Amino acid sequence: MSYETIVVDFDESVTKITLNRPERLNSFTVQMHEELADALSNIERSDEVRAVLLTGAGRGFCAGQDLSDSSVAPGSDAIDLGHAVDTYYSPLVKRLAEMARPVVCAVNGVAAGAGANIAFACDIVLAGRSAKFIQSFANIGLIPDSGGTWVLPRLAGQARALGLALTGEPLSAEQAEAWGMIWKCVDDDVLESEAIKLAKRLAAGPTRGLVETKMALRNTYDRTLDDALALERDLMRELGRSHDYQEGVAAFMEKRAPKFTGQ
Ligand code: T3D
Repeated sequence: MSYETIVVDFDESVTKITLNRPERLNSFTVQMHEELADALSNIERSDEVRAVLLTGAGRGFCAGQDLSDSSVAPGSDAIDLGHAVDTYYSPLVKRLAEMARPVVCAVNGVAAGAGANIAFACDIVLAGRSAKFIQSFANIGLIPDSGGTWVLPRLAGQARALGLALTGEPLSAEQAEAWGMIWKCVDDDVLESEAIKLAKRLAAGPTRGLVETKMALRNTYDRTLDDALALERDLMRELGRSHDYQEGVAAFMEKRAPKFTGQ
């Protein structure tokens, strides 16, 4: 499939996906959803890709749904936003959260509506200092979708989640970092290089261990302490037999850098 609304680059085991409708702040159309889904499928099938970087072209990261798309035009009897949520937004968020690769998001500008919550669905979020996160749903009579109702209280706590979601007030990247909602806020001019450096570092890491870590932490809210301890035992047992564990210990003993293969 050739792409018109995203750009996909591959370098040193990292696939970088750039949302590329800058004139509409990279808001989502059906075409962009389909292209992004195709790119993510290719990543899932690849043995070479060991980390993913998601970012946006131009001055915005993503302004959520393209509100000029006729399929979401209010007033029509046929309109069913639940269909768009079920078909596109929810599967995208699940895919990012469950992808068997670390996913870094570089928020290069405004992230609004679904755009904000798609960023929050990624494993590690870096944001440029001028970026902001907006739960725009409040301005148009909708609710925070794309996992917003799930992720906001978990990242920000209930009081801040309610404040953000009910007012639709922009949250600066610096405040998002201070509230622990993102990993780091960095100067705009170094965002891209920092995000690439981080993605390459993760791609060179022990992929199986990193992915199990990601999944164990992401699903921790469903577990009791006993469940978590049992899971840790099982994962340690499994990873203790991995090539990367062998390599990591050998490299430590030999005082050299490890060469992980992801196996
Ligand atoms: O399918 C479904 O509908 C269900 C799923 C819904 C999920 C959602 O994401 S609902 C939320 C949709 N998004 C929004 O409500 C955000 C709308 N955009 C804004 O509020 C503002 O654009 C921003 C706060 C994000 C940025 O403001 P600003 O002043 O920096 O930029 P701007 O001038 O508003 O936008 C620049 C251009 O992008 C402008 O076009 P123009 O006038 O230059 O021709 C603007 O219309 C366009 N644009 C921005 N966001 C969208 C958009 N066009 C279509 N859809 C957008 N979401």
